[in-house]
Amino acid sequence: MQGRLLAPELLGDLSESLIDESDAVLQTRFADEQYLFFRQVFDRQAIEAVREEVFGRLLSVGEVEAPAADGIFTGVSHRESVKEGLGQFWRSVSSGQALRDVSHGAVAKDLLERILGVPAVAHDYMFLRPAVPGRSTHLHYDHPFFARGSSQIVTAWTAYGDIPVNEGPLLVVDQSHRFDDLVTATQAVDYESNETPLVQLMQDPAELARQRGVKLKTADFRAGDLIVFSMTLLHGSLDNCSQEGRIRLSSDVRWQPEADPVDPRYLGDDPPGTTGAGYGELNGAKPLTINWHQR
Ligand SMILES: O=C(O)CCC(=O)C(=O)O
Repeated sequence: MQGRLLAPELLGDLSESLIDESDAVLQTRFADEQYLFFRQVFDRQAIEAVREEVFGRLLSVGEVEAPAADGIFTGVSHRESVKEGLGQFWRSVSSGQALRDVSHGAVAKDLLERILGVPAVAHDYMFLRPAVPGRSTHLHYDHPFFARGSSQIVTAWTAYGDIPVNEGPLLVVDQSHRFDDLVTATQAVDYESNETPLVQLMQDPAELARQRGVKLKTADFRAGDLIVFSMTLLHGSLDNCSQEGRIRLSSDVRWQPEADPVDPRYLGDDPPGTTGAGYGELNGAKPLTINWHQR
């Protein structure tokens, strides 16, 4: 992770949940583990449509080779020259119908309502992440970004394509909701501007796992897999080490009880986002040739 090797004994498999388990079983497991990992919630056709839509846009700015749906990085980008600007370009990619049909569609809504046990609503603002080889996300808790509105927000992370372990899927730190020192610290932060102190943990994940006696859990994700996790579970993503230049594509969207107020930063057709810079503040909005920022 971030160029550091993870010894195999520190890694474990995410436990898999089944869509046809009862709501009570899923809710109990979520309360205990703070995540639920489901295989192939969305069908391949729907995922393929997302790949064609999103990578088709990236092909139009020279970032992806044809055929677009293969998601192979060209190593160059002409995105800086789009007329509408980077933020609006990314807003439009993030608003694609095929993408929204999966990320915000009936299948996702039904499952999230079963997990939350109440009618649920998704934030309109979405974090769509095309990760080229070399990219990854440092470990962090999501709480600081979603500290307003509801106390029952969860993240839904979807794989738009097969993402084997060497191509940078999501990773969670098992039992990290019980790290009282880190959870208390994260709950004290309300991230609102680039001046907010870094919430990403820069500590070596292997050292953290060893010190705390826990596993780093991940999986060879397959197209349409979904992991739902709480605001107080440490997570990040593995380095994309694809030898073929394959781009890892995922989205993360927040869901919460419909009855709770929604943080207006994440609502609407052109949401302000965490810092107020809209879609332009996201790593996804950057040309693929530019490294990701960490918050
Ligand atoms: O996909 C990634 O690289 C990170 C995802 C993440 O941090 C999240 O879903 O909250």
